[in-house]
Order: sequence, then C-alpha cells, then structure tokens
Amino acid sequence: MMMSRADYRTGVKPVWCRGCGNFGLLSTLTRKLFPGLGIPKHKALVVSGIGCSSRIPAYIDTYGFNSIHGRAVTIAQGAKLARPELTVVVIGGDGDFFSIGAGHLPHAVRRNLDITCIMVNNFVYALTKGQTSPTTPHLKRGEGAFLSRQFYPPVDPLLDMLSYSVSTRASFIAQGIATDTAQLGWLLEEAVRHKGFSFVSVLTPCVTFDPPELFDTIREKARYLREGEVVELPESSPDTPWVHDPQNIGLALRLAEVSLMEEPLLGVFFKGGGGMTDAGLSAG
Ligand SMILES: Cc1ncc(C[n+]2csc(CCOP(=O)(O)OP(=O)(O)O)c2C)c(N)n1
Ligand code: SF4
Repeated sequence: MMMSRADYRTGVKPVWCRGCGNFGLLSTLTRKLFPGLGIPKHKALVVSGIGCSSRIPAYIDTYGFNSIHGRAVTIAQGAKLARPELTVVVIGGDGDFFSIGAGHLPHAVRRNLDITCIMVNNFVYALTKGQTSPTTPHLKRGEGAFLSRQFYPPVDPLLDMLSYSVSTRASFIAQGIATDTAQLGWLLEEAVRHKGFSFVSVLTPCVTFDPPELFDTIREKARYLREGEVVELPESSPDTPWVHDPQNIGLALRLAEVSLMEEPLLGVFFKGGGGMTDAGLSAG
C-alpha cells in the first residue's frame, strides 16, 4: 500500500518555538524519508533521547519511544536486535549524542547494527535553556573558525563529532542542514538504505538560544560535497585535483577537519562496508 505524507503525522501539534530548525527535520522525515522509501508505519521505529529535538516521536505516526537522555542508541540497538525487520531511526541532540551518550557511540559503531542515527546539532542544550554543549563553538572569527559565539562562551574546546565518527569508523557518515530539506531527505534515504550503522549530523538553528549570527554564518559558508566532483582544498590543484570519493576514509577525515575549521560541508563524508544484515541478525 502506498503511504502518503499525511499518513506519517500524528495529530499532536509541535510545541517548538516558531522558526525552530526541528520543523525542517520533522517535515523531511514525514514528507520525504518515510513516504520516499515506502516504509509502512508499523515497520518503522523512531527512538529519541530527551531534548527539544527528541520530542519528534510524538509527532510521527510510526512506532516511537521518547526514551532517556543519552541512552537512545542503546535502546535502539536492543529494538533492532529483537525486531530486525523494523527500520530503526534514532534522534537526539548534540548533548544527547556527544555529552551524556558519548560513551555508547564507539560501541554502537563497532557493533554496526543496521540503524540510522540523526544528531540534531543546534550547538546548545536547548530544552534545559541554553547551556553549552560539546559542539558549542568557542573560537572567534579570525582565529580560524567559521563561527563565533557571543553569549555564554564555553570554557572547553568543542568536540569534532564528524572526525570522531570517521576515526571510530562509523560505516556511513553524512552531514545535512535542516533548512535544505531536499538534500536532507536524500541523505537520510541513503543513510537508511545503507546496511550498517549510519550517522547523520543535521545542522539546525535554535532560534531561541543560539546567537543570531551563528546559523546565518553557517548557511552563508556551507558548501556541498558531491561524489565525483572536485573538492576545493589547499592540497587540490588543477593538475592534481582532489575528487570526492566517499569510500576514501583519509579524505573523509580531512573533510571533517575542513568542515569544523573552515566551512561546513554538506553531503556524504564516508560510506564503508555494510554491517550485520537483517538475515545475519536472525540467523543467530
Ligand atoms: C540523565 C539526565 N541528565 C540530564 C537531563 C537534563 N537534560 C534534559 S535535555 C538535556 C540536554 C538537551 O540538549 P540536547 O541533547 O543537545 O538536545 P536539544 O534540546 O538541544 O534538542 C539535559 C541536560 C536529563 N533529562 N536526564
Ligand atoms: S528552544 Fe531552540 S531547539 Fe528548543 S524549540 Fe525553541 S528554537 Fe527549537
């Protein structure tokens, strides 16, 4: 049976602030990802942690679990092991994934179950009213970073979660932006189709707690990564151009560094070998 976009929304009205980037992700999931892949509602599970972004399961009419801060990845893995036929999507904030839940990530990566993790990176703990998170930028413009933060400057350097994902060898790594739902829908489809652990970072504005210029700068500076196209890096020259190849893990690491220090890159950074398949799971 073909599902329409309306089929995936519950009647629950989102309580997010007007202009919140989470609306872009919600519409990408309900209008593009689930109908695009034709996943029946009873064959999908959305697990979240706790945070503004983690309210999403209430608004999506699949199976859902608004679970525990930092533990969504563990719950999602348990669900996938118990019900391998489900498409399992995990949603959490940058605090959820990379602060309290950071210890679970490398192990989820090595287990490589076929789940898709969406990290909603709004650079802040939003639900609890604007504390700094591991992704809050601390460098000022002119010091090599593309971002600046005027309010509540963090004490610690930020954590480079894309490099971390590459160095732990997550089998699929991508970054999108909540304001480009067309590209984000495509990236999420690729992530779900990929057999194995997928990690997608979604740059998302928090209009209430981010400094206003933060997301403007991100949008202005963002560049798209496309497979087979030349990537503009200092090392890349007309004679020896660097062509984007998502199978090249060394290049993925370099691109993660560029995305952090120079300009945000949007696209598939890395696509490696498949993980445990549904057949593999049930055979045990
Ligand atoms: C075990 C535990 N510790 C702390 C909290 C308080 N808490 C709730 S949400 C949150 C952080 C939210 O930030 P993030 O994960 O980035 O999500 P966002 O709200 O920005 O979408 C914290 C610290 C909690 N609910 N549970
Ligand atoms: S506080 Fe920020 S993340 Fe939370 S709903 Fe408002 S804009 Fe969205």
